[in-house]
Amino acid sequence: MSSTTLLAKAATEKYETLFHRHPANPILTGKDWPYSINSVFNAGATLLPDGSTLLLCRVEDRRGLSHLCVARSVNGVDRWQIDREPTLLPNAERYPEELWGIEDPRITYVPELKKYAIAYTSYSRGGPGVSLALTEDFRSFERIGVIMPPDDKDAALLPRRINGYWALIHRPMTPLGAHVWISYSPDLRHWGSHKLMLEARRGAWWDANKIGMSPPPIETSRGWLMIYHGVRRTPSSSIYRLGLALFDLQQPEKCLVRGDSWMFAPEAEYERHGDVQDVVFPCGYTIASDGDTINLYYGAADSSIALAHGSIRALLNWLDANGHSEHSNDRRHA
Ligand code: BMA
Repeated sequence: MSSTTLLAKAATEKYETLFHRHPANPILTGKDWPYSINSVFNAGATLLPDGSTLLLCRVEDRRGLSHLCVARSVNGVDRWQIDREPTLLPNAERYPEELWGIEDPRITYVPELKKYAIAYTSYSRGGPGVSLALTEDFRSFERIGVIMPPDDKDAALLPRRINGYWALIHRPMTPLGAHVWISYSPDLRHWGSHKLMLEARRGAWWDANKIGMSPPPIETSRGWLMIYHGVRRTPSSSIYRLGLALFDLQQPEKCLVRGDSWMFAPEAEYERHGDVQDVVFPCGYTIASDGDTINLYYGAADSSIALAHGSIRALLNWLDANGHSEHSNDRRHA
């Protein structure tokens, strides 16, 4: 098909909706909190052994500093039981990297350790870095400390070792841009073998210059499926939208296919307006018992938590229809 025909096709066809917003959105706001806060957003998510949903929410207080607080719900939609006090507070005395708060947790259950690994942003004078903590019950936490120095964020641990090594996806800032990298470790403490995983595009693209992994990747039979955010800078602000890419199961730095357009963007009023306008920012999901339905929990406009449902099969089909290998993208860029 010629590029003109392709453009005409894109203009006349409606875009497929991959994620459906829950009618109860936003499902959690500062008003629901048992103590006084500014806002709640960007929550990590996991299913507990009893089938209930746990959100580890980023809560911003009225100094502007963030901590983490657990909310639990039987159906993952409403009747949230929120911890009466902050669940995990920054501890700047022992961990100076947490001086200005802890943010944006991503949860991975690690069967080998029988523990949940939480990768979060620790923020201090040095800038944002990546810290790691382990927990069995989301009541007591074992901090490992900073594992990626500033400026770095948007990190998650893969649930199992790859060729004998733990793998961490993260987003260091470099003078060449904000791209997604993967690093390996024998013990969760010492990290190396850093590899570039996904590059921000350039120029007019929706994901130009700055991207980052959003929730931890979804393991599918075809590869690690990554929902990532792309930041489009505009003269007045930035727009945070979501795209998709698929990576090799055994060699996760190898991108198999990447979607061209974004597949979810701020549209609803609670996504467009808030403390930071035009932001959808998922840090976690749960998968329903059918093995296909994905419940995506996302921060909306840095002010509330919202929920959208999708299908993993539909996401993969969309990538087949709308994606390209990075190799062919390179050729097109050239
Ligand atoms: C990113 C992160 C997120 C935030 C987003 C929009 O850089 O700091 O925590 O939701 O910006 O403000």
